[in-house]
Amino acid sequence: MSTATERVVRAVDVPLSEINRVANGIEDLYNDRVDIILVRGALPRETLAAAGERLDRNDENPGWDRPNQKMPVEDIQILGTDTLATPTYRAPRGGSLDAYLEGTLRHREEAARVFGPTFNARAEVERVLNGFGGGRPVQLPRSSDGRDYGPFSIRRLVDGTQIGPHFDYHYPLDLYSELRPMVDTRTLISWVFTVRKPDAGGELVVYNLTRDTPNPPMLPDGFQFDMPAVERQFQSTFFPTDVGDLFILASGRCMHRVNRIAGPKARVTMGGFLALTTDWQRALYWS
Ligand SMILES: O=C(O)CCC(=O)C(=O)O
Repeated sequence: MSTATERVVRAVDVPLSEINRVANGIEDLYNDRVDIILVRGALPRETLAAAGERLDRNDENPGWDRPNQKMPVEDIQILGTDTLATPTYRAPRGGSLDAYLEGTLRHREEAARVFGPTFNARAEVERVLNGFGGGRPVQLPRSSDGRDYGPFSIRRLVDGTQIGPHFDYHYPLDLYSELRPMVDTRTLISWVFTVRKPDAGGELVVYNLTRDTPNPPMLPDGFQFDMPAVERQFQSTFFPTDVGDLFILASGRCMHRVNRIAGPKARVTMGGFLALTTDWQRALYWS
């Protein structure tokens, strides 16, 4: 149990050359020893910057899906699937497992091709994530009928948009029916690479408010956080990132949001989730 006064957001921030300092990062996040790990320059900056520039054009549409279009301030653009493994305004309970697996299969190529033929994004993501497993393999799950889960999604937030405060504790969604029994559901971890950095805004903001903080300030509807009260009673830390940087966050435990983007340059990220299996022998990643 945590209170506003005693808990702080604990971050470890390392350059790629010191990634061995966070080699057991996934376990540390699960054990509540750290809340967020940042690795600077985790993927080649030039490759990601070139992809970010291509993705941030308004005269070409690589296939963006807009699951939050109904809520303009949260109108995130997605490449790589049309059925996220999270709630959206279009599908507040997520899709079915079948819709998720089909969506990711249909849209996978769009996301992979933005990096060009010499950069295998799935392999690169998997290689980097394996650096945090403490020797455990970090693998993409496969459904009982043999279909792969989606390895990552690409997300674009343009001027005036944001990701509001939330926890990523998505296991209750229907599409987790096969993953839920396989993984340790004490937390869920988000991993996010920055592909394009906006001129202003777009920082990850993490609060010292956790999913087990008793009586968090809520609006009278009982569903939404009373953010002015949260801001008054809790501390928040901003984590700016550059192109190529990675953060891995105990997003099932810590309230977080993405600060609103300002200016013509979008924020583009590539990310997903991961979790340890119930026996802690492996970790699984998906988006
Ligand atoms: O930066 C992103 O793409 C998503 C950040 C976030 O809210 C998350 O990973 O849970």
